[in-house]
Amino acid sequence: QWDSNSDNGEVIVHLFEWKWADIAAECENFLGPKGFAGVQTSPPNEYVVAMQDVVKRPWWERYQPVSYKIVSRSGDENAFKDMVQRCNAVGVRIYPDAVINHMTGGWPSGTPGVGGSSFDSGSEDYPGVPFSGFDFNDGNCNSGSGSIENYQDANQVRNCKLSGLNDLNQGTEYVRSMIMGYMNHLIDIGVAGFRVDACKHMWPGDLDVIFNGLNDLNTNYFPAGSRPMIFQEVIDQGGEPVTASQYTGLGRVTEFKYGLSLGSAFRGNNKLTYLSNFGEGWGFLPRAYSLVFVDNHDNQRGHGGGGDQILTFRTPRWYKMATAFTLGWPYGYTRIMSSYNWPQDIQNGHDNNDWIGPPHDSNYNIISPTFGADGACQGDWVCEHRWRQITNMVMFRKVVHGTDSNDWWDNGNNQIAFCRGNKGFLAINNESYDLKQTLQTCLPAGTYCDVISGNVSGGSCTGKSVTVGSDGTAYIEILTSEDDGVLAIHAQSKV
Ligand code: LAG
Ligand code: CA
Repeated sequence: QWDSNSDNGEVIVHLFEWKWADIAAECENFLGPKGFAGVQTSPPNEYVVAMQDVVKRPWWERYQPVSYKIVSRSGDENAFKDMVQRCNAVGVRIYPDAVINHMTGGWPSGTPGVGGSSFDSGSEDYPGVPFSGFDFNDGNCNSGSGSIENYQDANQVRNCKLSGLNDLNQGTEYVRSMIMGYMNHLIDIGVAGFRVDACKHMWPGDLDVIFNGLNDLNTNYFPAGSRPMIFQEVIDQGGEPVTASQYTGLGRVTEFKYGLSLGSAFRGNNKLTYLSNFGEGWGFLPRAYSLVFVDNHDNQRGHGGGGDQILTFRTPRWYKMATAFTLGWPYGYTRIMSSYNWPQDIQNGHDNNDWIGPPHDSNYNIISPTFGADGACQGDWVCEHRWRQITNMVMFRKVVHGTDSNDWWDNGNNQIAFCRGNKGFLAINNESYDLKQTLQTCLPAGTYCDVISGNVSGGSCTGKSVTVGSDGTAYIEILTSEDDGVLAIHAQSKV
Protein backbone atom coordinates (compact mmCIF):
# COMPACT_ATOMS: atom_id res chain seq x y z
CA GLN A 1 0.00 0.00 0.00
CA TRP A 2 3.05 2.25 -0.44
CA ASP A 3 3.32 1.98 -4.23
CA SER A 4 1.64 4.65 -6.37
CA ASN A 5 0.45 2.14 -9.00
CA SER A 6 1.50 4.63 -11.68
CA ASP A 7 3.93 4.20 -14.58
CA ASN A 8 3.51 7.73 -15.90
CA GLY A 9 5.64 9.61 -13.39
CA GLU A 10 6.64 10.29 -9.80
CA VAL A 11 4.55 13.29 -8.80
CA ILE A 12 0.93 13.65 -7.69
CA VAL A 13 -0.89 16.97 -8.05
CA HIS A 14 -3.70 18.00 -5.70
CA LEU A 15 -6.30 19.61 -7.97
CA PHE A 16 -8.03 21.20 -4.99
CA GLU A 17 -11.77 21.76 -5.60
CA TRP A 18 -11.58 21.00 -9.32
CA LYS A 19 -14.66 19.50 -11.01
CA TRP A 20 -14.41 15.92 -12.26
CA ALA A 21 -15.01 16.90 -15.89
CA ASP A 22 -12.20 19.46 -15.72
CA ILE A 23 -9.81 16.93 -14.17
CA ALA A 24 -10.62 14.45 -16.95
CA ALA A 25 -9.72 17.03 -19.58
CA GLU A 26 -6.60 18.05 -17.66
CA CYS A 27 -5.40 14.41 -17.57
CA GLU A 28 -5.76 14.15 -21.35
CA ASN A 29 -4.47 17.57 -22.35
CA PHE A 30 -1.76 18.22 -19.81
CA LEU A 31 -1.01 15.79 -16.98
CA GLY A 32 -0.51 12.68 -19.11
CA PRO A 33 1.89 14.28 -21.61
CA LYS A 34 3.80 16.18 -18.90
CA GLY A 35 4.61 13.07 -16.87
CA PHE A 36 2.32 13.35 -13.86
CA ALA A 37 1.68 10.14 -11.90
CA GLY A 38 -1.77 11.10 -10.67
CA VAL A 39 -4.23 13.49 -9.08
CA GLN A 40 -5.36 13.86 -5.48
CA THR A 41 -8.98 14.96 -5.70
CA SER A 42 -11.21 16.73 -3.21
CA PRO A 43 -13.57 14.42 -1.26
CA PRO A 44 -16.05 12.86 -3.75
CA ASN A 45 -18.77 11.91 -1.25
CA GLU A 46 -21.81 13.85 -0.05
CA TYR A 47 -21.28 16.56 2.59
CA VAL A 48 -23.13 19.43 4.23
CA VAL A 49 -24.31 22.45 2.22
CA ALA A 50 -22.79 25.15 4.39
CA MET A 51 -24.72 28.42 3.92
CA GLN A 52 -24.32 30.77 6.85
CA ASP A 53 -24.53 34.53 7.25
CA VAL A 54 -21.11 35.34 5.89
CA VAL A 55 -19.49 31.96 5.35
CA LYS A 56 -21.18 30.62 2.22
CA ARG A 57 -20.07 27.37 0.60
CA PRO A 58 -16.60 27.31 2.22
CA TRP A 59 -14.03 24.80 0.93
CA TRP A 60 -14.15 23.10 4.33
CA GLU A 61 -17.77 21.97 3.95
CA ARG A 62 -16.28 19.02 2.05
CA TYR A 63 -14.68 17.83 5.32
CA GLN A 64 -18.13 17.29 6.89
CA PRO A 65 -19.57 14.08 5.38
CA VAL A 66 -23.33 13.43 5.32
CA SER A 67 -23.26 10.14 3.37
CA TYR A 68 -20.97 8.03 1.18
CA LYS A 69 -22.97 8.74 -1.98
CA ILE A 70 -20.72 10.03 -4.77
CA VAL A 71 -22.07 13.53 -5.22
CA SER A 72 -20.34 16.84 -4.60
CA ARG A 73 -19.73 20.30 -5.98
CA SER A 74 -17.22 18.60 -8.30
CA GLY A 75 -19.89 16.45 -9.96
CA ASP A 76 -22.01 13.32 -9.63
CA GLU A 77 -21.07 9.64 -9.76
CA ASN A 78 -21.25 9.46 -13.55
CA ALA A 79 -18.86 12.39 -13.89
CA PHE A 80 -16.53 10.78 -11.33
CA LYS A 81 -16.54 7.48 -13.25
CA ASP A 82 -15.89 9.24 -16.55
CA MET A 83 -12.92 11.07 -15.01
CA VAL A 84 -11.40 7.89 -13.59
CA GLN A 85 -11.77 6.08 -16.90
CA ARG A 86 -10.31 8.92 -18.98
CA CYS A 87 -7.42 9.64 -16.61
CA ASN A 88 -6.49 5.95 -16.36
CA ALA A 89 -6.58 5.75 -20.16
CA VAL A 90 -3.69 8.24 -20.33
CA GLY A 91 -1.81 6.70 -17.41
CA VAL A 92 -2.79 9.31 -14.82
CA ARG A 93 -4.08 7.80 -11.57
CA ILE A 94 -6.82 9.12 -9.28
CA TYR A 95 -6.41 9.30 -5.46
CA PRO A 96 -9.54 10.69 -3.77
CA ASP A 97 -9.47 12.29 -0.34
CA ALA A 98 -11.26 9.89 2.06
CA VAL A 99 -12.85 11.62 5.08
CA ILE A 100 -13.60 8.71 7.43
CA ASN A 101 -12.78 9.99 10.92
CA HIS A 102 -16.00 11.90 11.41
CA MET A 103 -19.28 13.13 9.96
CA THR A 104 -20.59 16.72 10.28
CA GLY A 105 -20.32 19.26 13.06
CA GLY A 106 -23.49 20.71 14.55
CA TRP A 107 -26.02 22.17 12.09
CA PRO A 108 -29.63 23.39 12.40
CA SER A 109 -32.13 20.63 11.62
CA GLY A 110 -33.21 20.72 8.00
CA THR A 111 -29.70 21.56 6.75
CA PRO A 112 -29.30 19.36 3.65
CA GLY A 113 -26.41 17.40 2.19
CA VAL A 114 -25.24 18.28 -1.33
CA GLY A 115 -27.01 15.17 -2.67
CA GLY A 116 -30.25 15.92 -0.84
CA SER A 117 -29.71 13.48 2.05
CA SER A 118 -31.09 14.60 5.38
CA PHE A 119 -29.24 14.30 8.69
CA ASP A 120 -29.59 15.30 12.30
CA SER A 121 -26.24 16.24 13.79
CA GLY A 122 -27.58 16.56 17.34
CA SER A 123 -28.81 12.95 17.53
CA GLU A 124 -25.99 11.78 15.22
CA ASP A 125 -28.45 10.40 12.71
CA TYR A 126 -27.15 10.05 9.13
CA PRO A 127 -29.76 7.99 7.27
CA GLY A 128 -27.87 8.27 3.96
CA VAL A 129 -25.21 5.81 5.23
CA PRO A 130 -26.95 4.90 7.63
CA PHE A 131 -25.18 5.84 10.89
CA SER A 132 -26.88 6.49 14.22
CA GLY A 133 -25.77 7.47 17.72
CA PHE A 134 -24.40 3.97 18.39
CA ASP A 135 -21.72 4.47 15.77
CA PHE A 136 -20.01 7.44 17.40
CA ASN A 137 -17.32 7.79 20.03
CA ASP A 138 -19.05 10.03 22.56
CA GLY A 139 -18.96 7.34 25.28
CA ASN A 140 -15.24 6.78 24.66
CA CYS A 141 -14.20 10.42 24.92
CA ASN A 142 -12.85 11.55 28.28
CA SER A 143 -12.68 15.32 27.75
CA GLY A 144 -15.07 17.69 29.50
CA SER A 145 -16.44 19.28 26.34
CA GLY A 146 -16.50 16.18 24.11
CA SER A 147 -13.98 17.84 21.80
CA ILE A 148 -10.21 17.34 21.76
CA GLU A 149 -8.78 19.62 24.45
CA ASN A 150 -5.37 18.10 25.17
CA TYR A 151 -3.08 16.86 22.40
CA GLN A 152 -0.85 15.26 25.05
CA ASP A 153 -3.61 12.67 25.62
CA ALA A 154 -3.65 10.17 22.72
CA ASN A 155 -7.03 8.85 23.85
CA GLN A 156 -8.60 12.29 23.44
CA VAL A 157 -6.91 12.82 20.08
CA ARG A 158 -8.46 9.58 18.77
CA ASN A 159 -11.80 9.41 20.57
CA CYS A 160 -12.96 12.99 21.01
CA LYS A 161 -14.34 15.41 18.45
CA LEU A 162 -11.96 17.21 16.12
CA SER A 163 -13.26 20.79 15.77
CA GLY A 164 -16.67 19.68 17.04
CA LEU A 165 -17.12 17.05 14.29
CA ASN A 166 -19.17 13.97 15.24
CA ASP A 167 -16.49 11.33 15.76
CA LEU A 168 -17.05 7.86 14.28
CA ASN A 169 -16.03 4.80 16.29
CA GLN A 170 -13.89 2.80 13.86
CA GLY A 171 -13.57 0.16 16.59
CA THR A 172 -16.93 -1.32 15.64
CA GLU A 173 -17.49 -3.90 12.94
CA TYR A 174 -20.41 -1.92 11.52
CA VAL A 175 -18.59 1.41 11.15
CA ARG A 176 -15.63 -0.34 9.57
CA SER A 177 -17.87 -2.14 7.10
CA MET A 178 -19.57 1.10 6.00
CA ILE A 179 -16.18 2.81 5.51
CA MET A 180 -14.76 -0.18 3.63
CA GLY A 181 -17.90 -0.29 1.50
CA TYR A 182 -17.37 3.34 0.50
CA MET A 183 -13.68 2.94 -0.26
CA ASN A 184 -14.24 -0.34 -2.13
CA HIS A 185 -16.89 1.34 -4.26
CA LEU A 186 -14.24 3.88 -5.33
CA ILE A 187 -11.67 1.12 -5.90
CA ASP A 188 -14.12 -0.76 -8.11
CA ILE A 189 -14.65 2.42 -10.15
CA GLY A 190 -10.88 2.42 -10.75
CA VAL A 191 -9.07 4.71 -8.30
CA ALA A 192 -5.43 3.85 -7.51
CA GLY A 193 -5.44 4.75 -3.82
CA PHE A 194 -6.46 7.35 -1.27
CA ARG A 195 -5.37 10.36 0.72
CA VAL A 196 -6.87 9.50 4.10
CA ASP A 197 -7.92 12.53 6.12
CA ALA A 198 -7.25 13.01 9.83
CA CYS A 199 -5.47 9.68 10.47
CA LYS A 200 -3.93 11.16 13.59
CA HIS A 201 -7.45 11.02 15.01
CA MET A 202 -7.98 7.30 14.35
CA TRP A 203 -6.33 4.29 16.00
CA PRO A 204 -3.67 2.60 13.83
CA GLY A 205 -5.13 -0.79 14.76
CA ASP A 206 -8.56 0.19 13.42
CA LEU A 207 -7.07 1.63 10.23
CA ASP A 208 -5.11 -1.59 9.77
CA VAL A 209 -8.35 -3.60 9.67
CA ILE A 210 -9.98 -1.11 7.28
CA PHE A 211 -7.04 -0.92 4.86
CA ASN A 212 -6.59 -4.70 4.85
CA GLY A 213 -10.26 -5.05 4.05
CA LEU A 214 -9.92 -3.04 0.86
CA ASN A 215 -10.26 -4.76 -2.50
CA ASP A 216 -7.39 -5.16 -4.93
CA LEU A 217 -7.44 -2.52 -7.65
CA ASN A 218 -9.70 -2.87 -10.70
CA THR A 219 -8.02 -5.24 -13.19
CA ASN A 220 -9.37 -3.22 -16.12
CA TYR A 221 -6.63 -0.75 -15.30
CA PHE A 222 -4.12 -2.44 -12.96
CA PRO A 223 -2.23 -5.77 -12.74
CA ALA A 224 -4.06 -8.42 -10.71
CA GLY A 225 -3.25 -8.21 -7.01
CA SER A 226 -2.41 -4.46 -7.00
CA ARG A 227 -3.05 -2.80 -3.65
CA PRO A 228 -4.34 0.77 -3.25
CA MET A 229 -1.71 3.33 -2.34
CA ILE A 230 -2.61 4.83 1.03
CA PHE A 231 -1.23 8.18 2.11
CA GLN A 232 -2.30 9.06 5.59
CA GLU A 233 -2.56 12.60 6.83
CA VAL A 234 -0.86 12.73 10.23
CA ILE A 235 0.27 16.16 11.39
CA ASP A 236 3.35 15.43 13.50
CA GLN A 237 5.70 18.28 14.20
CA GLY A 238 7.09 16.66 17.30
CA GLY A 239 6.21 16.97 20.96
CA GLU A 240 3.01 14.87 21.02
CA PRO A 241 2.29 11.23 21.90
CA VAL A 242 0.65 10.55 18.52
CA THR A 243 3.46 10.30 15.95
CA ALA A 244 3.72 9.79 12.20
CA SER A 245 5.87 6.68 12.66
CA GLN A 246 2.95 4.90 14.38
CA TYR A 247 1.31 4.79 10.93
CA THR A 248 4.15 3.84 8.54
CA GLY A 249 3.28 0.15 8.79
CA LEU A 250 -0.09 0.88 7.17
CA GLY A 251 0.90 3.01 4.18
CA ARG A 252 2.68 6.25 3.39
CA VAL A 253 2.41 9.13 5.85
CA THR A 254 2.53 12.89 5.27
CA GLU A 255 5.85 14.33 6.53
CA PHE A 256 4.85 17.79 7.75
CA LYS A 257 8.35 18.54 9.01
CA TYR A 258 9.52 18.65 5.38
CA GLY A 259 7.62 21.74 4.13
CA LEU A 260 8.08 23.52 7.43
CA SER A 261 11.86 23.04 7.40
CA LEU A 262 12.13 23.89 3.71
CA GLY A 263 10.05 27.06 4.10
CA SER A 264 12.20 28.14 7.00
CA ALA A 265 15.40 27.53 5.01
CA PHE A 266 14.32 29.44 1.88
CA ARG A 267 13.00 32.31 4.00
CA GLY A 268 16.55 32.68 5.28
CA ASN A 269 16.16 31.21 8.75
CA ASN A 270 18.52 28.37 7.91
CA LYS A 271 21.33 27.85 5.37
CA LEU A 272 20.57 25.87 2.21
CA THR A 273 23.97 24.22 2.78
CA TYR A 274 22.35 22.14 5.50
CA LEU A 275 19.96 20.57 2.97
CA SER A 276 22.75 18.19 1.86
CA ASN A 277 21.23 15.47 4.06
CA PHE A 278 17.61 16.68 3.95
CA GLY A 279 15.45 13.70 4.86
CA GLU A 280 16.24 10.98 7.38
CA GLY A 281 19.29 13.04 8.44
CA TRP A 282 16.87 15.68 9.70
CA GLY A 283 14.81 13.17 11.68
CA PHE A 284 12.17 12.71 8.99
CA LEU A 285 10.39 9.43 8.26
CA PRO A 286 12.21 6.80 6.18
CA ARG A 287 11.82 7.93 2.55
CA ALA A 288 10.00 4.78 1.46
CA TYR A 289 7.13 5.75 3.78
CA SER A 290 6.93 9.49 3.43
CA LEU A 291 4.75 11.79 1.34
CA VAL A 292 6.28 15.26 0.99
CA PHE A 293 5.03 18.66 -0.18
CA VAL A 294 5.91 22.34 0.12
CA ASP A 295 2.37 23.33 1.16
CA ASN A 296 -1.10 21.78 1.28
CA HIS A 297 -4.70 23.03 1.19
CA ASP A 298 -4.70 23.56 4.97
CA ASN A 299 -1.37 25.18 5.74
CA GLN A 300 -1.46 27.49 2.70
CA ARG A 301 -4.31 29.28 4.52
CA GLY A 302 -3.18 28.94 8.13
CA HIS A 303 -5.11 25.72 8.95
CA GLY A 304 -3.33 22.56 10.13
CA GLY A 305 0.37 22.80 10.99
CA GLY A 306 3.19 24.97 9.75
CA GLY A 307 2.39 28.53 10.63
CA ASP A 308 4.07 31.41 8.89
CA GLN A 309 7.10 29.48 7.61
CA ILE A 310 5.12 27.64 4.92
CA LEU A 311 5.76 28.84 1.36
CA THR A 312 2.85 29.22 -1.07
CA PHE A 313 2.05 30.70 -4.49
CA ARG A 314 1.95 34.09 -2.74
CA THR A 315 5.75 34.08 -2.48
CA PRO A 316 6.38 32.76 -5.98
CA ARG A 317 10.16 33.11 -6.24
CA TRP A 318 10.83 31.13 -3.06
CA TYR A 319 7.97 28.78 -3.84
CA LYS A 320 9.45 27.81 -7.21
CA MET A 321 12.88 27.31 -5.63
CA ALA A 322 11.52 25.13 -2.82
CA THR A 323 9.41 23.12 -5.27
CA ALA A 324 12.39 22.64 -7.59
CA PHE A 325 14.42 21.36 -4.65
CA THR A 326 11.59 19.03 -3.57
CA LEU A 327 11.14 17.57 -7.05
CA GLY A 328 14.88 17.40 -7.66
CA TRP A 329 15.84 15.78 -4.37
CA PRO A 330 15.65 11.99 -3.86
CA TYR A 331 13.53 11.87 -0.70
CA GLY A 332 9.91 10.77 -0.33
CA TYR A 333 6.96 10.56 -2.68
CA THR A 334 6.15 14.07 -3.90
CA ARG A 335 2.85 15.92 -4.12
CA ILE A 336 2.39 19.41 -5.50
CA MET A 337 -0.42 21.79 -4.68
CA SER A 338 -2.67 23.39 -7.30
CA SER A 339 -4.63 26.24 -5.74
CA TYR A 340 -7.17 28.94 -6.34
CA ASN A 341 -6.63 32.51 -5.24
CA TRP A 342 -8.79 34.27 -2.66
CA PRO A 343 -8.63 37.77 -1.17
CA GLN A 344 -6.89 37.51 2.20
CA ASP A 345 -8.08 39.60 5.13
CA ILE A 346 -5.37 39.23 7.73
CA GLN A 347 -6.17 40.65 11.16
CA ASN A 348 -3.78 39.98 14.06
CA GLY A 349 -2.09 37.21 12.08
CA HIS A 350 -5.34 35.44 11.21
CA ASP A 351 -6.92 35.41 7.74
CA ASN A 352 -10.64 36.06 8.21
CA ASN A 353 -11.16 34.86 4.63
CA ASP A 354 -9.46 31.49 5.14
CA TRP A 355 -12.80 29.79 4.47
CA ILE A 356 -13.46 31.13 0.95
CA GLY A 357 -14.37 28.41 -1.52
CA PRO A 358 -13.35 27.92 -5.16
CA PRO A 359 -14.18 30.28 -8.04
CA HIS A 360 -17.95 30.02 -8.58
CA ASP A 361 -20.93 31.62 -10.31
CA SER A 362 -23.87 33.34 -8.59
CA ASN A 363 -25.46 29.92 -7.89
CA TYR A 364 -22.27 28.65 -6.24
CA ASN A 365 -21.48 26.32 -9.14
CA ILE A 366 -17.71 25.93 -9.45
CA ILE A 367 -16.35 27.68 -12.54
CA SER A 368 -14.09 25.68 -14.86
CA PRO A 369 -10.50 26.86 -15.29
CA THR A 370 -9.56 28.51 -18.57
CA PHE A 371 -6.08 28.73 -20.04
CA GLY A 372 -4.14 31.50 -21.75
CA ALA A 373 -1.94 31.19 -24.83
CA ASP A 374 1.05 30.26 -22.65
CA GLY A 375 -0.94 27.49 -20.95
CA ALA A 376 -1.26 29.30 -17.62
CA CYS A 377 -4.62 29.37 -15.86
CA GLN A 378 -6.65 32.55 -15.92
CA GLY A 379 -8.79 34.27 -13.31
CA ASP A 380 -8.60 32.95 -9.77
CA TRP A 381 -7.33 29.47 -10.61
CA VAL A 382 -3.62 29.60 -9.76
CA CYS A 383 -2.64 26.22 -11.24
CA GLU A 384 0.90 26.05 -9.85
CA HIS A 385 1.19 22.73 -11.72
CA ARG A 386 1.06 24.70 -15.00
CA TRP A 387 3.86 27.10 -14.04
CA ARG A 388 6.68 26.16 -16.45
CA GLN A 389 9.27 25.98 -13.67
CA ILE A 390 7.12 23.46 -11.76
CA THR A 391 5.77 21.46 -14.73
CA ASN A 392 9.29 20.93 -16.05
CA MET A 393 10.55 19.73 -12.66
CA VAL A 394 7.80 17.08 -12.71
CA MET A 395 9.45 15.74 -15.87
CA PHE A 396 12.91 16.12 -14.26
CA ARG A 397 11.81 13.84 -11.41
CA LYS A 398 10.53 11.27 -13.88
CA VAL A 399 13.78 11.33 -15.91
CA VAL A 400 16.11 10.99 -12.89
CA HIS A 401 13.97 8.38 -11.12
CA GLY A 402 16.08 5.50 -9.81
CA THR A 403 19.22 7.58 -9.22
CA ASP A 404 20.53 8.95 -5.93
CA SER A 405 22.04 12.40 -5.36
CA ASN A 406 25.78 12.86 -5.73
CA ASP A 407 28.45 15.52 -6.25
CA TRP A 408 26.84 17.97 -3.80
CA TRP A 409 28.34 21.46 -4.01
CA ASP A 410 27.64 24.55 -1.93
CA ASN A 411 29.22 27.92 -1.21
CA GLY A 412 28.97 27.36 2.52
CA ASN A 413 25.80 29.39 2.61
CA ASN A 414 22.79 29.65 0.25
CA GLN A 415 24.08 28.47 -3.11
CA ILE A 416 23.78 24.72 -3.69
CA ALA A 417 24.02 22.21 -6.53
CA PHE A 418 23.86 18.46 -6.94
CA CYS A 419 23.66 15.71 -9.55
CA ARG A 420 21.17 12.87 -9.87
CA GLY A 421 23.43 10.10 -11.15
CA ASN A 422 24.28 10.94 -14.76
CA LYS A 423 20.64 11.90 -15.47
CA GLY A 424 20.15 15.36 -14.03
CA PHE A 425 21.73 18.41 -12.41
CA LEU A 426 20.11 21.11 -10.27
CA ALA A 427 21.54 24.39 -8.92
CA ILE A 428 19.87 26.93 -6.63
CA ASN A 429 20.94 30.49 -5.77
CA ASN A 430 19.18 32.00 -2.76
CA GLU A 431 21.86 34.65 -2.16
CA SER A 432 21.58 38.33 -2.94
CA TYR A 433 24.59 37.96 -5.27
CA ASP A 434 25.14 36.07 -8.53
CA LEU A 435 26.12 32.43 -8.79
CA LYS A 436 28.93 32.05 -11.35
CA GLN A 437 30.75 28.75 -11.02
CA THR A 438 32.17 25.90 -13.05
CA LEU A 439 30.50 22.84 -11.51
CA GLN A 440 30.35 19.09 -12.05
CA THR A 441 26.99 18.26 -13.70
CA CYS A 442 27.64 14.50 -14.10
CA LEU A 443 25.93 14.64 -17.53
CA PRO A 444 27.44 13.41 -20.82
CA ALA A 445 29.06 16.14 -22.94
CA GLY A 446 26.65 18.30 -24.92
CA THR A 447 24.42 21.33 -24.86
CA TYR A 448 21.45 21.22 -22.46
CA CYS A 449 18.43 23.44 -22.08
CA ASP A 450 17.75 24.86 -18.61
CA VAL A 451 14.12 23.76 -18.09
CA ILE A 452 13.51 26.48 -15.48
CA SER A 453 14.14 29.50 -17.75
CA GLY A 454 12.71 27.83 -20.87
CA ASN A 455 11.58 24.76 -22.77
CA VAL A 456 13.05 22.56 -25.46
CA SER A 457 11.03 23.57 -28.50
CA GLY A 458 11.63 22.24 -32.00
CA GLY A 459 15.12 21.08 -31.06
CA SER A 460 16.22 24.39 -29.58
CA CYS A 461 16.02 26.01 -26.16
CA THR A 462 13.80 28.99 -25.38
CA GLY A 463 15.76 29.70 -22.18
CA LYS A 464 19.38 29.49 -21.00
CA SER A 465 21.66 26.85 -22.51
CA VAL A 466 24.37 24.99 -20.59
CA THR A 467 27.43 23.50 -22.32
CA VAL A 468 28.73 20.39 -20.60
CA GLY A 469 32.32 19.40 -21.43
CA SER A 470 33.78 15.91 -21.80
CA ASP A 471 34.74 15.94 -18.10
CA GLY A 472 31.10 16.60 -17.09
CA THR A 473 31.73 20.14 -15.88
CA ALA A 474 29.89 23.23 -17.09
CA TYR A 475 29.91 26.95 -16.40
CA ILE A 476 26.73 27.64 -14.40
CA GLU A 477 25.28 31.08 -13.96
CA ILE A 478 22.23 32.14 -11.93
CA LEU A 479 22.07 35.92 -11.75
CA THR A 480 20.03 37.73 -9.12
CA SER A 481 18.52 39.77 -11.98
CA GLU A 482 16.87 36.63 -13.41
CA ASP A 483 13.24 35.66 -12.75
CA ASP A 484 14.17 32.45 -10.95
CA GLY A 485 16.90 31.32 -8.59
CA VAL A 486 17.11 27.82 -10.04
CA LEU A 487 18.77 26.06 -12.98
CA ALA A 488 17.92 22.47 -13.98
CA ILE A 489 19.14 20.29 -16.83
CA HIS A 490 18.51 16.61 -17.46
CA ALA A 491 19.12 13.78 -19.91
CA GLN A 492 16.05 14.67 -21.96
CA SER A 493 16.69 18.42 -22.10
CA LYS A 494 19.69 17.96 -24.44
CA VAL A 495 19.43 20.11 -27.56
C1 LAG B 1 -8.15 17.52 8.07
N1 LAG B 1 -7.13 16.80 8.28
O1 LAG B 1 -6.95 16.09 9.38
C2 LAG B 1 -8.32 18.32 6.85
O2 LAG B 1 -7.12 18.36 6.09
C3 LAG B 1 -8.81 19.66 7.23
O3 LAG B 1 -8.96 20.48 6.10
C4 LAG B 1 -10.14 19.49 7.97
O4 LAG B 1 -10.57 20.70 8.60
C5 LAG B 1 -10.03 18.53 9.14
N2 LAG B 1 -9.07 17.53 9.02
C6 LAG B 1 -11.37 17.84 9.35
O5 LAG B 1 -11.60 16.96 8.25
C7 LAG B 1 -11.36 21.59 7.81
C8 LAG B 1 -11.16 23.01 8.28
C9 LAG B 1 -11.90 23.27 9.58
C10 LAG B 1 -13.36 22.91 9.43
C11 LAG B 1 -13.38 21.40 9.11
C12 LAG B 1 -14.78 20.86 8.96
O6 LAG B 1 -9.76 23.23 8.47
O7 LAG B 1 -11.82 24.69 9.86
O8 LAG B 1 -14.06 23.17 10.62
O9 LAG B 1 -12.71 21.19 7.84
O10 LAG B 1 -15.47 21.51 7.95
C13 LAG B 1 -15.22 24.02 10.50
C14 LAG B 1 -15.07 25.31 11.27
C15 LAG B 1 -14.97 25.01 12.76
C16 LAG B 1 -16.17 24.20 13.23
C17 LAG B 1 -16.29 22.94 12.37
C18 LAG B 1 -17.54 22.14 12.72
O11 LAG B 1 -13.92 26.00 10.80
O12 LAG B 1 -14.90 26.24 13.47
O13 LAG B 1 -15.99 23.80 14.58
O14 LAG B 1 -16.37 23.30 10.98
O15 LAG B 1 -18.70 22.87 12.39
CA1 CA C 1 -11.56 9.94 15.92
